[in-house]
Amino acid sequence: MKDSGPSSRRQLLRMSAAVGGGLLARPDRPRAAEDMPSELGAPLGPYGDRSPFEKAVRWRRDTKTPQTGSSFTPLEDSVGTLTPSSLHYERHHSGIPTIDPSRHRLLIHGMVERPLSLSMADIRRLPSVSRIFVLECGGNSGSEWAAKTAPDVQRSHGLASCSEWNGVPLSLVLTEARIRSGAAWVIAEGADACRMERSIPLPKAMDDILLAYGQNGEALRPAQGYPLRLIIPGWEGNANVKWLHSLKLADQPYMARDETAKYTDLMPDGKARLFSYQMEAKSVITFPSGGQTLSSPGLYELTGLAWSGHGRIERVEITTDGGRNWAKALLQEPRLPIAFTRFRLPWRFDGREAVIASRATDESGYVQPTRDALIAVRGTNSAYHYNGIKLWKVHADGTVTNVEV
Ligand SMILES: Nc1nc2c(c(=O)[nH]1)N[C@H]1C(S)=C(S)[C@@H](COP(=O)(O)O)O[C@H]1N2
Ligand SMILES: [Mo]
Repeated sequence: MKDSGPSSRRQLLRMSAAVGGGLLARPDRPRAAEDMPSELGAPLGPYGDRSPFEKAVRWRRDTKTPQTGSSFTPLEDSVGTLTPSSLHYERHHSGIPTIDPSRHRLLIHGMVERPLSLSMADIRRLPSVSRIFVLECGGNSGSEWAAKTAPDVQRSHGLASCSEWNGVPLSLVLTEARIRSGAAWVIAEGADACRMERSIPLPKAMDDILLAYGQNGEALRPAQGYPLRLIIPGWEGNANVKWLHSLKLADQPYMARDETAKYTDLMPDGKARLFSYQMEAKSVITFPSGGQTLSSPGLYELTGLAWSGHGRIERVEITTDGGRNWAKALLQEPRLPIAFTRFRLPWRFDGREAVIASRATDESGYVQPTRDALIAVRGTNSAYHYNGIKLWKVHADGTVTNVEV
């Protein structure tokens, strides 16, 4: 991988050149670690836990019912590009159902010649694939439409996570059911109490959607839709129906609550965009970001995440002077389409206030817009699909805050 090859060596050289030989600002007197026990450690365990010293957790806003709402991935604590399943963001409209996989069925019906009722065992026998994809709620960064933007990256961008998903191509199962001519939509329904429904155009259903049962090397977590969910590459989280129990072929969309009253984009002219599934290119600096503190002036690795529903990230640029100058960040390889791409840039904090931000360009040539450019087109009626450039202010004392606009 390129990341451990010449480019990262070059980056290291660039970083040491920037500090004149040493990477660390104040070299310490060499001393050994203080915590080396001489007794036996803890016994082996059946299922892993992280170190008790690691504290990163999902954050959630209080809601009237604790079963509903969203919890946000602590992106400021993430390293690399994958989100641990235990920190994957959650969005539930009626709580997390407990589903026994031995009793679960997926029904494929409606405009098909051969209706199917598949058990999980049936599905697991089919040829499977594994793909790394970002999942992002259409409401991610919704706080950024307001003048008072979110104070940290968990709350501003944490409704996005990246996993390896494992499952069966939806096209395979639909082909088995023999779609009748005239069918143009697949209506997906979840088995949770709200029976969440979304309508998916048939061409996308036959393209790259996964019937996923695996996540990061094990079964889906209950919160992620155990035992079966849709993974729809590049499309807003909401359409990725969890606890999937029914796919109905139809000649028109269902016009469900979550594609009419919700998850539509109210434009400045008062009309709403419907079926705006596609997520655009987006990026955010995760270090340094709101709530963090730089302990002293000196050299830092500025880093963050970029992704696009349209494919690969082509370029990420970084400004440290509020948008006047932009420098190209180093992108971690491999750059997978519709997945988190880690970017990095060495940066010297000289103890003066700095406004920093990242700007992503994807392989379609689309450039992440400024907040003003986005609002010029979309207005501020909308709650969804915010992908504007996110600014952080590094204060002279090293504290980092959001930039209120
Ligand atoms: N059945 C069902 N599917 C659902 C939801 C739900 O509440 N019920 N929430 C949707 C929303 S709004 C999002 S953003 C994603 C969240 O997936 P996650 O909880 O695995 O992150 O699932 C979608 N699928
Ligand atoms: Mo969502």
